[in-house]
Formats: sequence, C-alpha cells, structure tokens
Amino acid sequence: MLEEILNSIVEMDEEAVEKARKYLDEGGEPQKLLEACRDAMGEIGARFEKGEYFLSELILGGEIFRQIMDFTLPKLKSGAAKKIGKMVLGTVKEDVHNIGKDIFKVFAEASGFEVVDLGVDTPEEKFVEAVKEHKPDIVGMSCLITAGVTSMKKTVDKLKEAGLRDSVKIIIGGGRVDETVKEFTGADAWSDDAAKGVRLCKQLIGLEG
Ligand code: B12
Repeated sequence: MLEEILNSIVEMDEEAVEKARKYLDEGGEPQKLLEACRDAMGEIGARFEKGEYFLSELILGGEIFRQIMDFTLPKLKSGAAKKIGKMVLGTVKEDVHNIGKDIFKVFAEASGFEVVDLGVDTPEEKFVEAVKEHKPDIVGMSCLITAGVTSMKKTVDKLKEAGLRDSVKIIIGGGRVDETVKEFTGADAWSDDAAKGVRLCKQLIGLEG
C-alpha cells in the first residue's frame, strides 16, 4: 500500500491523496506514510534534476504532499508531552520550502518543545529579533537549497554580533545540510530527519535524546 502511494505521488496521480487517507483510515502508521511521502519527494526531485520533470511537477508534488500532511500531521500531534524547552524555527532567507520545516515543527511540539515559527524566506535579522523577544533554548533553521547555506551562516554571524550566540543552541535541518554545512555555518548540530532532529535538540539542552 505504501509503495502504491509513493508511486502515485511520483506519477502525479490525483488518487494519491485518497489512497493515503485510506491507508490511515485502515490503521496505517502516520510516521510510515510520512516517510513514503518524503521518499516520493526525493524521487520527484531526482527527476527534476535529470530534466525529466519541470517546475510544474515540483509544484504539483508539493501540493499533493501538503494535502496529505493536512490530515497526517494532526495524528502525530497527539500525546504532546510536558514542555521541555522553547525553539525559534524558520526556513532561511532565499528558501521558500516549508513542508519539511512544518513536519519538524510537529515532531518538536509533540516532544514538548514550544515552537515559535517564523515561516519561510526568513531574514537573518528576523531570527535575531525573535531570539531577543522569545529567549529560546534552540534556534532551528531549515534549508533545502544551496543559496540558503550562506543565509544560515549569516544568521549565525548576526547572532554572534548581537551577543546572543552563546545563549542558544543552533540546529540546522533539511535536504541541503550535512556535517560540512554544519561546520561552515557554525551551527551546533544538523539533521535531515525530523525524528533524529528532535532527539538532537533534546541532547543539546541536556536531556536524554
Ligand atoms: C516540493 C519542492 C518544491 C516546492 C516547495 C513547496 C513547499 N511548499 O515547500 C516548490 C515548487 C515551491 C519548489 C521550488 C524550488 N525548488 Co524545490 N523541491 C521540492 C522537492 C521536490 C521536495 C521538497 C520537500 O518538501 N521534501 C520533503 C521534506 C519532508 O523533506 P525535507 O524538507 O528534507 O524535511 C525533512 C528533514 O530534512 C527534516 N527537516 C526539515 N527542516 C528541518 C529543520 C530542522 C531544524 C531539523 C532539525 C530538521 C528539518 O524534517 C523533514 C522530515 O524528516 C525537493 C526535492 C527533495 N529531494 O527534497 C526540491 C528541491 C529542494 N528544489 C530545488 C530547486 C532547485 C527549487 C527551485 C530553485 C526551482 C526553480 N527553478 O524555481 C525553487 C526554489 C524556490 C526557493 N527560493 O526556495 C532543488 C534544490 C537544489 C539545490 N541544491 O539548491 C531540489 C533538491 C530538487 C532537485 N533535486 O533539484 N520546490
């Protein structure tokens, strides 16, 4: 069933959303559905890179994913734990991809983080202002495109300039981050997986991940 959903998304089949709904209605696991959707987006991205798919397919794929997430994410929200920390989260400047950030947000909230969501294409100054205002334990930055890497570094630099760098832990996430990007930007941790990202956040604030 999951394989069928994955293929339907990749082939831009309108039935994909209903198949996903049916999967959950029949007791399927939201987490597994999410992973299948993510794999589908990876395949759509790969086809885009090879020139087999165009921007219209990226848009349509994103829209199908969004529709599926509309009824999948609330199922992951249940069982929210007691508050364990505060996080300021945003997709970085130049980058408008929001799906992964929104998923990570739900995972973080379900684990007890209070999340202040700054949205997408977030200017460095907006992160700085939000840290001043909300005094979070963690700053999370989501980044899926290469242009966003510089934005993340600039954001970390601006936090340093404002004397706020040592008051927060910084985690970066999304398809464009890895250990090298972490080192380059000066972040404390990175993850391209929401569940792992939340475990790292807990560790960053001294809790067991
Ligand atoms: C859908 C999509 C779009 C949609 C976005 C819709 C939306 N509302 O988000 C639209 C059509 C808008 C789009 C636009 C573009 N896109 Co696009 N897009 C994609 C695609 C296919 C899927 C993205 C996605 O949602 N993935 C699924 C989510 C769940 O994965 P994720 O974001 O990685 O999130 C997971 C983890 O990383 C983690 N996570 C996410 N954020 C965070 C944050 C923290 C702190 C932590 C800890 C964890 C975490 O949790 C999530 C769940 O596990 C990707 C391909 C891909 N492989 O990702 C290309 C892709 C990202 N896009 C790409 C490109 C090139 C573009 C455009 C430049 C295309 C163009 N010519 O205009 C524009 C850029 C616009 C901009 N300025 O940002 C490239 C980027 C290449 C690069 N290195 O720069 C990709 C990789 C496709 C490719 N292979 O070429 N895109």
